[in-house]
Amino acid sequence: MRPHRSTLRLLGSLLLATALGASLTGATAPRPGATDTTSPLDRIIPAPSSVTPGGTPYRITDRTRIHVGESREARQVGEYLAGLLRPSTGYRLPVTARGTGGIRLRLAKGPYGEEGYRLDSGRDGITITAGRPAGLFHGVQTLRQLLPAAVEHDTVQSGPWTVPGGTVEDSPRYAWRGAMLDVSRHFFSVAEVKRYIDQLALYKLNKLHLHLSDDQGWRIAIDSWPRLATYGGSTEVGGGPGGHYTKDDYREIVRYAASRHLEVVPEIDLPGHTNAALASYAELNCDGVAPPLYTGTEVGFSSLCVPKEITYDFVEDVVREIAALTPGRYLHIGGDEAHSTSHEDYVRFMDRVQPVVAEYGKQVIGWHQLTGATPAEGALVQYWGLDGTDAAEKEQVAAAARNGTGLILSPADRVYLDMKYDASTPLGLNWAGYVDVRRSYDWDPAGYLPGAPDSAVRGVEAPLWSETLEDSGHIEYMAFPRLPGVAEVGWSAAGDRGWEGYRERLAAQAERWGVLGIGFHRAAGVPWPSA
Ligand code: NGO
Repeated sequence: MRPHRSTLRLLGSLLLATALGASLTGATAPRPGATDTTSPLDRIIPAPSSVTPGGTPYRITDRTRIHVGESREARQVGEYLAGLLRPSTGYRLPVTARGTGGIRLRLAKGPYGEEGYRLDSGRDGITITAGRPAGLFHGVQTLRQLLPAAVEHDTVQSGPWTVPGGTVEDSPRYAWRGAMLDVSRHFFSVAEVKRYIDQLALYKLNKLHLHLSDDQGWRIAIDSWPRLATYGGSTEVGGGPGGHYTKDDYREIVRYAASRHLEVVPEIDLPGHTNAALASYAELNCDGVAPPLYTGTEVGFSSLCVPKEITYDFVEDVVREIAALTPGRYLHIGGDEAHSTSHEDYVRFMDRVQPVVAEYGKQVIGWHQLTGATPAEGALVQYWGLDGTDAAEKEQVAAAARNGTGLILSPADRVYLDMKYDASTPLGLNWAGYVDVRRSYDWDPAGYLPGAPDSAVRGVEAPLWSETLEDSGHIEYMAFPRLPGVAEVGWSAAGDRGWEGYRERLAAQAERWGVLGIGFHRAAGVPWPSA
């Protein structure tokens, strides 16, 4: 964190306000004798750009209102905030257009960008100001983290609901702060995906990448190729029942994500990782014979048939239907581990398929192997190599970046949340090594890939592959406590963060996770409160 900009003037007003607060403002200052549970203003993940503590705390009471002005989107954020606060406070918290005092969500011109905000907290109220609704939403997450963890309960708690006084000014370092969930190796229900979305929102992540197809399962209904979902989605790793999202299910995920200011990025992995599709339609195979469904965990054995015309009819139908369902800008076409596709076929396939994505109005994203072909103009590639990946492979990606391809960084030995923490982790994989909490936090996206310009880096994304993960409990054990660290890598300026301060802030999240029912891993090296 940068040093707080506390000044003499602020210190003066702090002393004055404290003196006044004690005598005149009993309603907003903590009750005499009540335990002061007020959290320090800077105990937030991800670390804000600037924090200036000072002034009297604000206390939410049964008279507090949420003022949102005339904007429909600001009202939605206000309703979301009220929905968070009502169950535990037991207060009515009406959301109104105008009024004074209370909590105010204000859209205004200013230096906030797409996602930045300013939060001012003092005796008379809290004002969150942003240029865009996403900024208001992120400001609300900051407010939430400043309230006692008990606010996360869904039954009435005693409070007091006190927010420290001062100002937070904040905006993200990177526009892309993502999490990927593999719903193919094991299928996750709409409710499980929503639960993860809520957890991502708490740490200001803004992209949910869904890995919707792989060898073990096709998870999204496609009207023109119905067997993809009904047959290709009928199992999963280990032979369980699998499942798929109907179009309405998927729309509901997209809607819910949007209500938390996350954009859904659908991935259909091509031309490898396609056994579920090849098993569903014999005609997609070069030899015309459908392979059996697959429930193991090998990779690299399947490929669409590049020379066959029907392959491109299939791809176009899938791209068209998914693009129509997806309001977001991007469509991820995979492209990793196409070990059963010759290099020549891979290049031919990508040359033909990328324009189809553009035709349906979407921007291509691919895993970084796409740089072995020619990434389309405006494409992004997702780097999933290791610190130790050989220089030639890194240089191929860096060269594409110099040529205008954007980079999303997902180094597997840093941010793959499916990697075991250490040898004793009961879930997860270890092909990229063990990834402890510090390792996933303590790295910098700028300069990470030698030779790639910093301007090419759009941000970071934490993938969670599900070969070994079957339910929300498993997701949370692997994502917590590493996910908030990746969120901070994506949001906070390099100079505003550091492991020593971070581990203290991380430990302070544990109480909130407890209330939210998040069964996190009590990783070594973090000063967790006693259980
Ligand atoms: C690799 C592979 C996936 C695995 C994952 C497991 C990528 C991009 N392709 O990452 O199929 O599930 O590792 O960690």
